[in-house]
Amino acid sequence: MDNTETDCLLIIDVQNDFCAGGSLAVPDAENILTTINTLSSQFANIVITQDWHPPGHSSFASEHTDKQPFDTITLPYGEQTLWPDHCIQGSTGAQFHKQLHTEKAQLIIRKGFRSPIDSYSAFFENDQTTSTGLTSYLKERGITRVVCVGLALDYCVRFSAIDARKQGFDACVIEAGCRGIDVGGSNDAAREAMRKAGVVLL
Ligand code: VGL
Ligand code: ZN
Repeated sequence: MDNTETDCLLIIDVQNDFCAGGSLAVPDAENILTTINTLSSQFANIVITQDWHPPGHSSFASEHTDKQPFDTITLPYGEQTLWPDHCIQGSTGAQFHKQLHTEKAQLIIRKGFRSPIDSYSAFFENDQTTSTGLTSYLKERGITRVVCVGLALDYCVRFSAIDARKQGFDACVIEAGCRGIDVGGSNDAAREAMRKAGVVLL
């Protein structure tokens, strides 16, 4: 890949709770670290996202009677999958994996900090209207292409890459730098949805 000043590597949610031993561990997540760190050394522009929930967040199954993780409920903005408690602000689980190189990152964007709304995408919360501010940041810096890696392919990577396209960026996903939760065929559904949105899968 020919990386330029107008490309930004977007490293999504490589946090302890999504890795082995974490509360929402993504299978094989540790095996993306080498790929991501190599990419980091090659990109001039790097943004990292950090899932960052207050205790009692509405996406936690523990907040809803008679619900289990991976059940779905209807919230005011639409259907929401419920998760084990994860990435609680300030917890060890919310920290980046200790092998992830974060020092070159220019911006760390936290998301999911509003209790009533979950946020998969780095650009918009799940109501699809509350902005994280990332579009303006990238545009002001002259970025035209967003290259996505991280966790999880079928949730936060998927929605970030599609929103990047919706916001007028070129977008690609480097699959070797991603792993999915893969519930009910969600990895394949994610690939299909991303391709349809014009995301290039590498
Ligand atoms: C994520 C589920 C809940 C992700 C975050 O990073 O893909 N998935 N919160
Ligand atoms: Zn989350």
